[in-house]
Amino acid sequence: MRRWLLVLPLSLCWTLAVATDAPRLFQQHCAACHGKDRLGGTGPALVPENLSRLDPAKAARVIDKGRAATQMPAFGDRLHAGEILALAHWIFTPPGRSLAWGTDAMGASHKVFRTPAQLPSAPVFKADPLNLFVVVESGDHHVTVLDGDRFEPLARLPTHRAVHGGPKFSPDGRFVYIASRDGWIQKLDLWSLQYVAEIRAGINTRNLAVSGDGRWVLVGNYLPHTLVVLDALDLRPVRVIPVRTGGKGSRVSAVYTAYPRHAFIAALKDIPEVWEIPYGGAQPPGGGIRRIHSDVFLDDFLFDPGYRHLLAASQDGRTEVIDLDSGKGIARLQLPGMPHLASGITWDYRGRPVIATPNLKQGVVSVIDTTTWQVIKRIPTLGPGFFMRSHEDTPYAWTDVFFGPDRDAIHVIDKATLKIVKTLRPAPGRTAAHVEFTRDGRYALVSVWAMDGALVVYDARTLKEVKRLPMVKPSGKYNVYNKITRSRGTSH
Ligand code: DHE
Repeated sequence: MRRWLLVLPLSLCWTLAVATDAPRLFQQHCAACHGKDRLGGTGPALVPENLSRLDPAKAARVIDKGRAATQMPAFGDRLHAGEILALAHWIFTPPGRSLAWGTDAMGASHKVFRTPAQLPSAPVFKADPLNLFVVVESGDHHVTVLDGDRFEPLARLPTHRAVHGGPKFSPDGRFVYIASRDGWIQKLDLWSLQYVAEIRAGINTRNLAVSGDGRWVLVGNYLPHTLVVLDALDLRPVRVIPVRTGGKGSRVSAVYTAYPRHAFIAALKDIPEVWEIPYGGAQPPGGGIRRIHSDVFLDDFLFDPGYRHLLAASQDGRTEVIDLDSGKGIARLQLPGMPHLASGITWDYRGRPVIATPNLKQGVVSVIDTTTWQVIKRIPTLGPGFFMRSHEDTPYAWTDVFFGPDRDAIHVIDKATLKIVKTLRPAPGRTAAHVEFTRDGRYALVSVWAMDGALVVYDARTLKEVKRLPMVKPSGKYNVYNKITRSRGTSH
């Protein structure tokens, strides 16, 4: 009935849109979930800065039909087409004031569900607590906690909308911190399988990192331009660090923990700088920030195995190596397309540490010698890929082909020869992506990335399937032991 919504000329759409009182409609129908100020609540913020993945036509479709497996209902039976168009256009107009999310707003969202005294002194299950997997089911916004020996779910818990990036663990592996794109941070106790606390630390959040001493969580935001320090115990906000240099603000591309340096490292998207933020002193992190100049605007990075160097990529396709000790760029690499460094992994090849990275724009895995910073091999794949994984105790590195006709393929690469030895297709015709190993490296778990998807468990030696668990669009999965020991085969 409303197909015409999508085919109307833009000028007519706009006439319809302005003729309707969109702000009033918003307060009447949307504000309860998306916030009176459009900065979000249970639903995401509806301001242009937060809507880069939509356009007005797609937004109109969502308002009309709702969004499957979310709390977003269909408004097609309550609003006429002109009203839907008006709303869809209006949310793309600037809100007319600076977008702030300070400690008052954070404090109002902060909830502590359980104090340390209310948590059990031992796991409530018999499984190995260090061989659990936290599996993000992005289709209906849940995480499943999986026993990594029996491959049986122990619990399935709701998350906030659009969890993105790897959840991060406390150093002992008991707690996991989960970030959603809408700024929500949740702390989950894996021993009791219950949430401990939650807070909304930003309007649009990039990712989070946990300090090596387990005391602090640092949240990197796109919106507003802040880094937020939370107390890891109960997620209480303790410091907001404005991300500004010389009057210019920046989005945070990503923040990670550089463990041997006792510091967080944040890359900035709109200012050519990397920030080293030390922790471990008497005060919460945020003082004594070291600003390292970079020649490029950094979008994505990873550390070398010693955490001394940072390999970073910019949006314009340049890749730079920065020596964190001297604060200088020491090499430029010629990597085609757009390497996805956050998913890069490392291992030793012929006695030298190498970094291997998939590529979001080209069908290639690049292997880089970290002693010479030369690309020593370009392994052609069936298409651009998103994620890569291995383990110290497996001879293979696994990578997906996320884009294109072969998106159902997973390549298995021999780490000794740098050749693809097998291509698996866990569910022909459906996207297969993101691999993670059990703590002993014997099994590899792969996601079939679909609403009626699955987690497929492979024997990592024979490359044969051993189990398949139905899941709702599973995306990333994270093994406690591999994460807390910072396995070279996984992301940090
Ligand atoms: Fe991600 C991790 C950036 C789109 C799923 N992604 C990350 C990290 C960064 C990043 C910086 C590392 C954070 C961490 O783990 O702490 N992602 C980006 C982008 O810039 C990009 C291309 C565009 C964007 O919208 O932000 C992007 N990412 C996506 C997706 O479209 C994916 C496939 C689906 C989704 O959930 O949005 C996606 N990204 C993931 C996942 C991880 C991730 C599952 C964790 C990887 C891991 O194993 O650690």
